[in-house]
Amino acid sequence: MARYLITSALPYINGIKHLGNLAGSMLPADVHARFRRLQGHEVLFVCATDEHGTPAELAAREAGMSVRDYCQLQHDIQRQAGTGFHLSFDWFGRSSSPQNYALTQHFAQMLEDNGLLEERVTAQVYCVDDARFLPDRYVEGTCPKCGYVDARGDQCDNCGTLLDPTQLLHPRSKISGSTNIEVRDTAHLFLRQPLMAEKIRAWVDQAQDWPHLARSIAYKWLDEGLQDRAITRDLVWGVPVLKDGKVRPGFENKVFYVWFDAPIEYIAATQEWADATGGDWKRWWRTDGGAKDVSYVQFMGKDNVAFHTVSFPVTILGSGEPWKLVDRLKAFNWVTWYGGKFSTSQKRGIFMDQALELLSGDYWRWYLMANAPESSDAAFTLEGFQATVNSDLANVLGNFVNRILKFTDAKFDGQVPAQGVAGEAEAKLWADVSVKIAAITAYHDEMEFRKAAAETRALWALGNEYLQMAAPWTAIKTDFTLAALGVRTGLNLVALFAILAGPFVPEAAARILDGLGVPESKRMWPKADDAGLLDALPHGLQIQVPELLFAKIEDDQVAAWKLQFGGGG
Ligand code: B3M
Ligand code: ZN
Repeated sequence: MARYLITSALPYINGIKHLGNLAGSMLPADVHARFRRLQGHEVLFVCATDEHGTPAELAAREAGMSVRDYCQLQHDIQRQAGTGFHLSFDWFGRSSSPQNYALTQHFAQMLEDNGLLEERVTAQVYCVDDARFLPDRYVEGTCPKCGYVDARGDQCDNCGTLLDPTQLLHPRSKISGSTNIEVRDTAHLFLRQPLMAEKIRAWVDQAQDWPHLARSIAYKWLDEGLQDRAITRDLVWGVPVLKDGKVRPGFENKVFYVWFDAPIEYIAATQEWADATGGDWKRWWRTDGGAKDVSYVQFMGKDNVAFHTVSFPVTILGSGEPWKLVDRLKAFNWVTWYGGKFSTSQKRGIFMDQALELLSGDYWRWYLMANAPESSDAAFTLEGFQATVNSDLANVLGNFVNRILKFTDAKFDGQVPAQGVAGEAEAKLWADVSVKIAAITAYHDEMEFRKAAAETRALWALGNEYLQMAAPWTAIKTDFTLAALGVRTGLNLVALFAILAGPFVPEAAARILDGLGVPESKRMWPKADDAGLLDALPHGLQIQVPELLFAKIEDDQVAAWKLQFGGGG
């Protein structure tokens, strides 16, 4: 049994996430965690809400709430949405937790003790009307590189250039819109990343297991040359900046930069989990505490790769302490809404809470993973969603399960028949099925979600082909034994399909396996060489026919959703 630590990029606290956010981190992380648990490995799957920085402060202001109250409310909303999508976190924490405050301050102290932090006075954008310094995302203006007028203080969305707010042309405050902007001196702590460049490069060089997208972004940052980066901000909501246990002189109204404390929350969330469950967090994060044999896998959107392959490792390695570093990193491109951006304000796209009002989590999970934005961006279209759900889930899987269970109920007293001996047809079936099991296992192992979904669907199609050939509803007229063999084989295929589909559609899988009376202890990932799988259900087992697994999506539903959520131009 191996040990897997799995983290998903932390969703910002500011409002419910859209389906693209879900598909680019939390959902694939959940699929992978479920796969590893089904294999019998020990898994710890953590995530949290990312509660500091611009998003939180601005959103709380708009909501007319204190940031603290706003974060509590939004954390609960996001937790609830995650439950609706069957996101099986072992812990869904908060970056505003006491554990994260303490750990962030610990790492900063270690970095300072190791000569990697330096206090510097810098020129910062100050808004006279707002009477405050404006950190990165509080400032908007024209990008000096490409002229894009809505560039943000830290990055231009148009050309991707990383910016310092003082570089923006015609700057304006995102809080008030005021252009009464000055540049004033303010002290901040700088993380001297160049001093760690060699260590980071050596670490990236040895990371064999990263997919191309992650590795290329890491090297791009390293080749461009690491910069000293300010890790404090002129904000009041966030982790206070201490020095030797007291508020650092001059930093009374400053906090750590959100991207300094957010990745540390991966560890702090594990401490939150340990404090709540009695678990041992060091077994997962300290190589001197039992984490040597842990395989740590991170999931995120591509814009987060640099922070996870350079900045966070600088913090970890720079501490000089034996912390666990990521072993595998899966980064995703974007899910678009008909090729464009999701937008709450422009009512474009479906957000997690809205999706769950329309259909249960499994429908969305399947479509988002079968179309995962792995090698390129993927457009979510309601037409594509309808076609995939109706074909894969309602027809290929749903009808197969329904047909064989209903026929068993009608003609075999709802019991797994004992009659009939597997013959050539079943041997051929197993040969094909075992190849599919091996392929599905390999693709999950490699975190290739589209391919794993495609092979899972192809397996379902194999089952339909077998049933068409065995046709127990015809055989029963002349050869009861042959019909019984076809039914028993079909029932065992149903169990197999449910287990293999479990990472993608966990609710449907559980309903099918409950209907078949498969005990939890037997719901384990199948081995491609276990031919007994086609006759694993106890003969005589009483089965129940579950309610309709997946309803088809009708054209009028798609039409209504397009009106409500935009779509198709
Ligand atoms: N909150 C997600 C984003 O950039 C960001 C991830 C933090 S993971 C430590 O949208
Ligand atoms: Zn630009």
